[in-house]
Amino acid sequence: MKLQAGSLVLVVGFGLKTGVSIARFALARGARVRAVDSKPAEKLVDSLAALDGRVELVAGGMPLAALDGVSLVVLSPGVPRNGELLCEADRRGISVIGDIELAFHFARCRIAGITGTDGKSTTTSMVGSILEHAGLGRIAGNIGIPVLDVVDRMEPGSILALELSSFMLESVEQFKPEVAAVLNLAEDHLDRYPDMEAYLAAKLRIYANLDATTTAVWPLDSPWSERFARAVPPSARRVTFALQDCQADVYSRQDDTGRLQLVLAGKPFLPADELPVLGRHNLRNALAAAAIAHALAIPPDAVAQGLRQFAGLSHRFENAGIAGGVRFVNDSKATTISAVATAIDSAEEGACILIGGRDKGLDFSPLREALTRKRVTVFPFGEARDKVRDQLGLDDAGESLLEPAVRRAWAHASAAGLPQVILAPGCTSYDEFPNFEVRGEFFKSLVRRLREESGDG
Ligand code: UMA
Repeated sequence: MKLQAGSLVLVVGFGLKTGVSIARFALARGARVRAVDSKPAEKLVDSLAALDGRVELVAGGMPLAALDGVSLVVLSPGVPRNGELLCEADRRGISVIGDIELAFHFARCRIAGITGTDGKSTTTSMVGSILEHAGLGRIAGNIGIPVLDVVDRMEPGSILALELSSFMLESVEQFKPEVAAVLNLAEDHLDRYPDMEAYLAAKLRIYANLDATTTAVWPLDSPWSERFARAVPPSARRVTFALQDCQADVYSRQDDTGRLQLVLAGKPFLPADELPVLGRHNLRNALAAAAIAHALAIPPDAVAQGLRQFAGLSHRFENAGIAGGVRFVNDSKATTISAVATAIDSAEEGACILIGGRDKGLDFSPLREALTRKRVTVFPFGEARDKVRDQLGLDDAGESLLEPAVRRAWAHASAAGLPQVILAPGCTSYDEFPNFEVRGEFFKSLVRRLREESGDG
């Protein structure tokens, strides 16, 4: 690993979280750091301040000269691997890695990697709950905690469970987690990948280096199961899960009294009604988390205890309160079509749903059938509003911003006596907000205002 005292490391993507964590990690090892970002310098003052200005900043573009003298390039996940600067780094023979690869080389702890399209934050957090209650470790990664902020603080032998996006996996090379899980696959990020095969290939890099000392985890009941299984090196150990398929190592089935039980290695270990989160998708997430914990050799009692105490996550079908008799649900994290489909599945009959934001190249038309079946009214908003309207066959032209769209949905639900307004956007937030969390918080604060306006507050 070419990260040594005195060497020059180039951080690519310096805004927000990961870039700062990479720079801090490299500086702590005595390296010099240059950072490059397409944003202008005035938008990067917070990043520079967090490092007391100890970084040479190249802002407002990615000039090839930023590579001069550099021995290692480390990427933030938001930066695509195929840009001009990185191709030039390849030509010059300079190693290009992401923060996950860098952390792997320095980690003294055990690592579990978790990827998939939907449910990976919830599943990772469930694994986190199991680890924390058993005093075994913690989580980081795409969930919002850069791995390099925590890896040095992990005790040798403790477990770090990482939520990994396809973006992060694009830039791993020798990364070999002790447990590697792919939860599922659905259409996503087609603005970054030419097609589903390219997106799948990025995800499957999680398995690439597995061997007889490591375990691959995947679902047996996904349309992609065969593809996942084929990508696992033959010597790797295997643990599978499924909602009901008893061929899997972890699954659910009804016991003699009709109570649904989670089953691990043939034995029931937790009644599903003791899980604190609702819905089939969360049962599935819990089964996946149990499979990952089992692969880490955590005993079933500790798995059950951690799952029982899982508190649920913000912005994932989160109850945002009632205003004027209408319940609001914040599912701001639902940024894929399959996540919106899950929200519709869990919605009450006749709900209103807000879909929009910045388009990721996804196709909304597969939602039509479920929307009609559950008599859901769609309120389009944001940059993607015309596409949402056209692909869902709506008359409503929508609103360019979230707030007027929420107000219209609320007025409609109140007037028609409809039960719910759900934010399940199926798009990124970047046309109006810095990220999905800020969008979700804005939605919740707007609901508080609506409560006051309607006299509920
Ligand atoms: N940048 C460039 N040029 C580019 C692209 C980006 O200079 O071509 C710069 C931007 O100007 C910005 C910086 O790169 O200054 C942003 O880096 P980043 O997008 O990697 O943002 P971080 O704040 O470091 O957040 C990243 C993850 N973001 C993305 O992958 C887009 C966060 O995942 C993650 O929580 C965080 O690291 C900590 O690990 C968020 C996400 O949206 C939740 N992930 C996607 C998803 O879940 O669908 C993959």
